Amino acid sequence: SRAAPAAPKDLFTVSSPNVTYTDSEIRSKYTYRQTMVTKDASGKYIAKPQETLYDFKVDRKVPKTGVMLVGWGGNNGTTVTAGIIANRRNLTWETREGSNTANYYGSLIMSSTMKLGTDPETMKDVNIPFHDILPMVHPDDLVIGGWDISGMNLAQAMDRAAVLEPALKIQVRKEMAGMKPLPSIYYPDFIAANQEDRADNVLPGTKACMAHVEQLRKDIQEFKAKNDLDKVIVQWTANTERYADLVPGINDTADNLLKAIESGHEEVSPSTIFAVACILEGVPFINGSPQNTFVPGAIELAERHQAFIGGDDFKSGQTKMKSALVDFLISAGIKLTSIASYNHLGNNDGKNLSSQRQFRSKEISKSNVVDDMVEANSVLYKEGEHPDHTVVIKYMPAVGDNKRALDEYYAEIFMGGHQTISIFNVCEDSLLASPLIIDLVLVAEMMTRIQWKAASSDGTATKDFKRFHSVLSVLSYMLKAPLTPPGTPVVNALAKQRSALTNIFRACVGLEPESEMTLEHKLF
Ligand code: NAI
Ligand code: DG6
Repeated sequence: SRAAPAAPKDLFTVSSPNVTYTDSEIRSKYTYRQTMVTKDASGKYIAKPQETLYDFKVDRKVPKTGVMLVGWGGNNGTTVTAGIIANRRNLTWETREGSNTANYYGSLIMSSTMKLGTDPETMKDVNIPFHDILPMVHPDDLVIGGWDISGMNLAQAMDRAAVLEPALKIQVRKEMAGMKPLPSIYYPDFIAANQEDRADNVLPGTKACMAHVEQLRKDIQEFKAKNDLDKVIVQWTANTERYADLVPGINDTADNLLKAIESGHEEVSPSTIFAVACILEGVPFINGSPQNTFVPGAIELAERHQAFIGGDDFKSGQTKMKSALVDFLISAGIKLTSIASYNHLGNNDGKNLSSQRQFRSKEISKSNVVDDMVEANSVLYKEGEHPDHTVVIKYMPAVGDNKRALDEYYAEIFMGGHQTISIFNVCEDSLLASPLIIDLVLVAEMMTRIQWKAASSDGTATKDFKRFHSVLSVLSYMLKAPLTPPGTPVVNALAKQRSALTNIFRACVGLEPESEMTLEHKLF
């Protein structure tokens, strides 16, 4: 019998003089086209096309990657862990509705596709899984670990979370019982007082200190060595903290922040300590919660060490809908005048958020998510004009992780008419957040293997290959309050965020941005 042909290493190759492949790299020459707009003396806009030629270099070796979750024993931490184990083992389990098989639904990278191009014979689109556009890590291969202030093993913590079906839990229980979170840092003032009874797995000390930074670095090094990993990504999916006060001389610069940690200043949060440890360790750190972990000093420290950071706050349900719907309304020329966003949930996140200072962090990240869309439409909105926007969160223990989100969008339409759109969204919060945790890891890891240089431009020519900016705004699609390099705009509109990610990855293999022009079907 004949041996089956060897599977191709990649799903596609790009046949172009601008793209070269070696065993270790993909190199592409890419022309980035922008339109620069100025005003002439009469106030008229002058739009001028501009081209910059970039070289991109992608490391093809997919590294053995570990992810360390801060808050590993929480609802998200346990759910994403069980989900990855279930996928890795291709598990099937019975529910009252029938049989379920593990999947990565909700993961942009694992379960969505992008158009590669057009089949010349049929003139139909050829779509490929997003995951195949670049040589990305597969989530089944991730090694998972992390920290939690609660010492329960992951099997017990999964039961506490009450998210997954019993018939699935039983199949992953043994493996998860062997997983125990590392002790973490607990500064009680930063999370709700109602969390205190969980905190039985903590490092000594209740305020910032260098010993904590050093211990976390050691934890990362040991995890990497023990599992023989090439790379580690750390992600905060622990409780929402209160905002840290921005204090001049304390957290405004990298040096001041390091000094503040040494002196045990009370405005340095646990999440910032994790960020600093990761930055010093050269490990990407992503914040999935809304607090201001990345105080200016932390951002400066990341830039100084060329370490990758990303945040803030997973954009999983209500806000994801909002950033798509508001984009649609305003892009359609409909004048949105108010958004009332109410939600109630009964998981530990909801319990923590029932405390005012922690709720305030979430309120801020949920409230600023339409600003870019409003600002972009000067036909509908005068300068400074903004739709009313209210966010309410209530803790309702009975519904557990099954969050209810009710949104009312009220808008002005043609000739003084009104449109009211009401949305009632019910789903398990952690089942929405878990695929985002995976996507953030996969994209952040991929970004560590992409380099660029400008071959020619309007004076920004660079000699050597460089990495992307430390602040990974390319992660924005997954985040409610995207962190961007200082001084650069925040994009909240969901379609634009997806487009940025898609087209940057396409550029790395020398492909043009996705265009919906389809002239081939319009010019006869
Ligand atoms: P959870 O409350 O179930 O889990 C958080 C875990 O963090 C707990 O196990 C807690 O013991 C642990 N923890 C608290 N402080 C810690 C520290 N300093 N070090 C280590 N562990 C610590 O919450 P859940 O539902 O897993 O959510 C996690 C975070 O993600 C929350 O901040 C939430 O607001 C945020 N988030 C969740 C979304 C979702 O859809 N589930 C979406 C957006 C954000
Ligand atoms: C209630 O709003 C609790 C929050 O933690 C949210 O569930 C979470 O931030 C997800 O928010 P959203 O707006 O993306 O559904």
